[in-house]
Amino acid sequence: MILGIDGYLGWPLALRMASKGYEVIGIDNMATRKSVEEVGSISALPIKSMDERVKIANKEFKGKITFVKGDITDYKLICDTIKEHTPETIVHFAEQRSAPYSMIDVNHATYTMRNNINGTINLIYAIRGADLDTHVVKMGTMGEFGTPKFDIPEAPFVDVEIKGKRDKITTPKWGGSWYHWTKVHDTNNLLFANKLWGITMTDIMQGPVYGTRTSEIKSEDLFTRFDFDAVWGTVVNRYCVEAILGEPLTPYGKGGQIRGFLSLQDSMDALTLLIENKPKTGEYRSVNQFMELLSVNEIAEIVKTEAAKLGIDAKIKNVENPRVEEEQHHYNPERTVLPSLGFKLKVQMKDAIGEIIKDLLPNKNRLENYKDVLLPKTRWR
Ligand code: USQ
Repeated sequence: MILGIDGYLGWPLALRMASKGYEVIGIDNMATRKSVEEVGSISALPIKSMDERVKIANKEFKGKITFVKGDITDYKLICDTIKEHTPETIVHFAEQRSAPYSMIDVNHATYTMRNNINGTINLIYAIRGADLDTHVVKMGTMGEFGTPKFDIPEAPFVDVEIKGKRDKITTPKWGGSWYHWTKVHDTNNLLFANKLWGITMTDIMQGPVYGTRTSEIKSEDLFTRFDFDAVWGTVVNRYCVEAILGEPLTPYGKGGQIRGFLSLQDSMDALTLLIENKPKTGEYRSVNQFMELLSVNEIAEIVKTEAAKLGIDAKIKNVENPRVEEEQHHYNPERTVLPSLGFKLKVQMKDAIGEIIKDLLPNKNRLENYKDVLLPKTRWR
């Protein structure tokens, strides 16, 4: 079962699982489509309605996907759907996933808190109520950790000594937006649920994902959404759209912000591996899911170089940073779970940018009308 099947990751995961012969039940309330429209933007790659895309996918993958329109903050809906389908695994993507959106104003902050935290609480109560041994794969974020001066562990707990006494505490976290804090709160709630009821969990701390293609997305009919505006787009995908529109690439501030990036293809491969290699029943597994540590300045250089190979002369212009974040910092997260499961990197960023730009180019004319959503409008301070 995929909560958030209409999203950037939810849709490709549905295709992946269906292609492997699994039955897929997807739930979505279509919130991302509405919220992107709210900020005056669109998906850079046109996407079909849910009914149409499911029909096309089911032709290719033998009718494996069932779509349920609904909101997981509706407790009855999530209880009924879980009881009816008794899923072996539930992948939870159904959260408001934009940091800038959560920072617009008090209404967007409280909506993000309510939506994300309540949805996750509903999910764990629904699993408990159905009395199933379901594996919950929850999408968290590397941004839960912030950018600490210590190396980021890949574990829900760390050993500490406080005033001479030793104990275990939850791994220190410091979210960088209301959105990121919802994921920290979710982690705490899930750890507590695991302690109370022994629900089997994989909590994924994933870095920003980029790209348009996976092994299953071979035709435009199956494209997943691709956001590029300052609210919903993430840095690599934004740079690619900026490049095709002849607008400067926009590292924020000094541009030394480092994150752990991964391609859509590698994200799907990693998720598949985690779904097919469950933790032991009752275990809580924390996974740091990223492939390449790069600064936003370095990424701008990569996009510039790759765009030049396609005849596009991209300029880079560091713009005022709307966010409150470190612009030069230590960043060394641990990553052992995925390699221990035999994960092999398929895509390096430098090799993926050309393909993204080629997928975007046919949409250039349409996107010319959306240049005004490229620069950030909300200051976080
Ligand atoms: N940035 C720029 N220029 C831009 C856009 C962003 O320099 O044009 C910078 C930001 O200031 C930030 C970094 O790039 O330092 C990453 O920002 P982002 O917008 O690419 O991603 P972020 O807001 O962190 O959120 C995204 C997803 C979120 C996920 C998170 C993983 O939207 O759902 O949880 O990446 S992580 O970044 O590890 O927290």
